[in-house]
Amino acid sequence: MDGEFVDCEDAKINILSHVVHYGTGFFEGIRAYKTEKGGAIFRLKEHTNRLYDSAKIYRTEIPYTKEEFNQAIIDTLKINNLEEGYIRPLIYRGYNKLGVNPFTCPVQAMIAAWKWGKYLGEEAMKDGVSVKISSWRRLAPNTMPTMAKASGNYLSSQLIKMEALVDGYEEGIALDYNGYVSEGSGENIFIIKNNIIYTPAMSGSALPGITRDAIVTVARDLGYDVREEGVPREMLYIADEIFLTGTAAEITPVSRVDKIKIGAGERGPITEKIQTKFFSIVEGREEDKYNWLTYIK
Ligand code: PPE
Repeated sequence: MDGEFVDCEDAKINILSHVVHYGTGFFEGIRAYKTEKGGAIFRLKEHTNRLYDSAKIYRTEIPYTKEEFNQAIIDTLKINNLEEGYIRPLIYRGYNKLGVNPFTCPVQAMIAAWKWGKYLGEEAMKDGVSVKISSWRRLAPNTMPTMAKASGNYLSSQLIKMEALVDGYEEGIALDYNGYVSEGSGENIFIIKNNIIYTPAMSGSALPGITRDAIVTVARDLGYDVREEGVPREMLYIADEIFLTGTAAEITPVSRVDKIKIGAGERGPITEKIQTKFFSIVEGREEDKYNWLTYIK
């Protein structure tokens, strides 16, 4: 926290901190995986870049260099004796005085790390999850920037998630302002139809996911035609396979959309192939040809 290691119980902030009242935070979710050469962080550089980009969009200068920040992330894993787990860095506006204007409040930083299993459940990785199209749309352009991974954006995610859970689904998929598919409450989405892989374009108000980028790269390398474009809602219903991607969710298949069975209603063959490839890369079981791993030691 702000350059020091403190126990979680002692990591306290003033209740009048700007972030508490106005959602003034920018965060990342990063995973580390156990490999034969010890723990390795997946795409650390890209996560730090996105964190600094999120802050920049909100005219916020992070008082550390990216190199210092990366080192602090590595040190947080080390001090917690974690070879694998989830890392949560957060930049936030602290306490000076309240009022919407954030400029007077200090820019503060924290990094935490813990073990986090499968986001949507162990069985979901094979059986898939049942999702609903949310009645909530993702943020419209020119309202709030979705390229920033900002704390306040997650109120939108919470509405999508709560509605899905209350209605008996495991996840919600939001459409964008124009009615095209955007993303899940905390995941990007991929749709496969006739061997072509589609994912909503950046104009679809989704977070530019780092896992999304990894999957686009890996799938193209495997020879698939991957298209980033507007995806109509009904493409989901007639898809052969669908999967969600995210740091927490990794690659989670979708079995049903609005109760309509997708393919065989479980993980499809292309999803399995990509999932297998992904885990083989992140767990260091094959050559790190994209330079995505940062070893902790
Ligand atoms: N969209 C949203 C809205 C999102 O929150 C995430 C990550 C993604 C897409 C995928 O991005 P990436 O992780 O870079 O591939 N969601 C994070 C937070 C989840 C949470 O419940 O907290 C995550 O996966 O870490």
